[in-house]
Amino acid sequence: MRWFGPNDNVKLIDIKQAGATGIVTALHQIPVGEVWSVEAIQQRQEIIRNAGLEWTVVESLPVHEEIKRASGNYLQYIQNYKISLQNLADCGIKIITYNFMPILDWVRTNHNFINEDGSKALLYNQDAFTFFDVFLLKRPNAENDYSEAAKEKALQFGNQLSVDEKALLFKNVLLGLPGSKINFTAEQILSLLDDYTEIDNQKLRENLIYFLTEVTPIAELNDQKLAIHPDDPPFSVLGLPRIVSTEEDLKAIFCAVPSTANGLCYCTGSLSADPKNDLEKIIDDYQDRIHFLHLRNTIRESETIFRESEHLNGDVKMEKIVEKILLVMNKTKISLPMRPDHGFLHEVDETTATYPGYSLTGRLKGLAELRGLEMGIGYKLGL
Ligand code: CS2
Ligand code: MN
Repeated sequence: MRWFGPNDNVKLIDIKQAGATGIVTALHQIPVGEVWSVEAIQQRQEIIRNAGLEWTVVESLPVHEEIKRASGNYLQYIQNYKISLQNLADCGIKIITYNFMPILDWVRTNHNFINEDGSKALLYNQDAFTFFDVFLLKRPNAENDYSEAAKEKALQFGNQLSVDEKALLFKNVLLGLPGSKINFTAEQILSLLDDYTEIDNQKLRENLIYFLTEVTPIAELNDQKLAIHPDDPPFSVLGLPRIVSTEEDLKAIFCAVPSTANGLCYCTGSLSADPKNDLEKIIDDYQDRIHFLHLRNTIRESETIFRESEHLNGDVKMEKIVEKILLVMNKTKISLPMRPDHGFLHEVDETTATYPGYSLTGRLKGLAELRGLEMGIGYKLGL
């Protein structure tokens, strides 16, 4: 399970009692782009070991925006990334997740969709997002990115929102990377967006491939695995390029840098938000590149709305995914780390401040269900 460090209101003992054995964490206190020192890594390792757990996966060693744009001090930031990788290797940490989404990480319009049982989930509504983009943020030229019908639907959606609901929508969309304290202001996001006006998908992909060409040899040397997290949601937002959304995107990345150290964080939640993604085929095609698993589920309510669902009840046939993963692990004799990614917010956690999707009970439930599913399928397969 993921732990956001000493400031996380979910404690290591909570995670241990949830049945997790490995900790997924990052040194969020170190500014993006700066070197992760051996001392800082060991300090975090010691805290985790003292709780009887092990730091098994970095999520994430974040990639500086100037690397994504191949601008400014990007060469120095790539050098720093290499040093951080080496320092992590010297501390025995082998799996490093990162993402190459410009500016924002995952985006949702509603962080508290209320399920039938009263628990709360994360939801993406395209009409709400379009309303935010065109009529709240008023991103320059945003109106050119949507059809007249889409803008009309967005305006109808937005006009029924109260002032507070519009403010909440604004806040929800502009959340930064999980674990960061960033809640961008309109001015900040518009300025950051401006930095990407000359960068389309092709340029961003070139920058990713350059980055991977530089850092993959360090990972290879140290038997480390880089695991890129897919775009979430798997399509462009705010006119930004996104290049880790589709099977074609994965093919381009993995063919460009053919080392298995250049790998994937296989996130069923992110990938399944695009119904064109065949999740089982992605396992078949890239099983040697899958180094880390996020197993969560989504339900597509309509063409324009998806919400995060119970781990075992959604558009992802989780039993098929777990079966395929177990067969891959049995063939490769490699045990892939897995985490339930997000979980519902349960009543019992309502008063505990945690990052959206990262309260304890919902993730504990998801982890328990996934472990039970794995055990049952493993038994039936005779593994
Ligand atoms: C995570 C991502 O919360 C989540 O959805 O899967 O934020 C992931 O940690 C980052 O994109 C990886 O860099
Ligand atoms: Mn994920």
